[in-house]
Amino acid sequence: MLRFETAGESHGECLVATLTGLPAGIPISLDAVNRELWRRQQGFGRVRRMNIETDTADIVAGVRHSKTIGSPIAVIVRNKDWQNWTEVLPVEDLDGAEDKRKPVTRPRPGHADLAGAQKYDFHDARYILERASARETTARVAVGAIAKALLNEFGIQVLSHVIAVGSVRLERSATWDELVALSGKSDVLLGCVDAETEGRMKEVVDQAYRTGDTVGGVFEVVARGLPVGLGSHIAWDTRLDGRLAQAIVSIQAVKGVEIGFAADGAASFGSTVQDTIHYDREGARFTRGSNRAGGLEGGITNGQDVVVRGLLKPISTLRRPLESVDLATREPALAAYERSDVAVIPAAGVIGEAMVALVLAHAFLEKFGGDSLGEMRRNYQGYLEQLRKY
Ligand code: EPS
Repeated sequence: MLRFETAGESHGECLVATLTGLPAGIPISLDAVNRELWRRQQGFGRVRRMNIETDTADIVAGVRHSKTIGSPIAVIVRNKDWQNWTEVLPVEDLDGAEDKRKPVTRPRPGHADLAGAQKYDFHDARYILERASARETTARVAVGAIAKALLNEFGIQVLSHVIAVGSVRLERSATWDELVALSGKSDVLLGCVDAETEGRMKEVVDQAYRTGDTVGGVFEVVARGLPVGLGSHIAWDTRLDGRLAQAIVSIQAVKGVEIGFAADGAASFGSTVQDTIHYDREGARFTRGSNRAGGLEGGITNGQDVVVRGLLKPISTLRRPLESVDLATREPALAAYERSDVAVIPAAGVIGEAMVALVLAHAFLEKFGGDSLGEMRRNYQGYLEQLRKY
């Protein structure tokens, strides 16, 4: 089925991703991949690194004449900042390399620094933070864009928006057209569809800048155009809700996930939570009175929009550092500070889109898989015919 892997350190030469399992014949546009990479770099609250990097992908395998050929796809995104790190993170340990390291010995609370250093037996958290950094998500977004290309062939789109920054929350639902408009913007503030709310969100980020703090929030990913029947109730690991939850929580700094209105639902009576079932005789199809389930029942898509939210904690690198301990002396010390973002919620939404697209593409291939796009289309059409006759 669909598998992807990423490699690369935040200040290493490049980020690399491979994606295996796509059928031959899917049109791939480098511009579309690069547009997604650009979207991931946007948002108020990011710092200087985003001025250094202009992420662009090189597809070096698996795509020829603008189409997939069924072979593993390999993508490289080069780090421009690498030129400043060649002596800090050399591949070969040449003479004098030891003196050029930039050791991190005061682990940041909330970061992977301490647990990672203990686990891998480093007395410097540098190698841990280099890989734990959300820079890695560049590679995920690149392959996510390719997963989106498959989904697009079947009329499925995946978009996102920001619904909370700190305690400021969007108090209304967003329309699909608003999400489409947001994804096409050339200037991204905080990725919220409501200008007034976005203004208040910006004030929270401004406050974090002023006080040397960071701020988290909530993004929502919406997938539209899915058929009934992706994922399955039959086992814990075939349930699509669980697979989406893992994909979202795997994003750096995401500590929680919500499918549909999960939190509201937990505080309500069942009679107000479930989505009532209706039948449209003219259209010969089942409909729902609402979509509180977020498009998933029993771990199966029900044909409504899939709606998944990611809850981001504030980034753990603070300009006004928290208490920590020096790994060398074991004395109390303030945590290390390296330039870092203050808020990344819109970027996390774009990463969320990539992860959701990869999970949905996987589920789609499980059900309709073939070696070519044409074979998949036949499988898909056959299934739609089955649904029509149901
Ligand atoms: C990050 C720290 C910052 C961010 C980085 C994630 O990088 P640097 O230490 O080089 O300034 O900009 O995010 C990215 C580079 C990115 O592309 O998202 C961290 O410590 O996680």
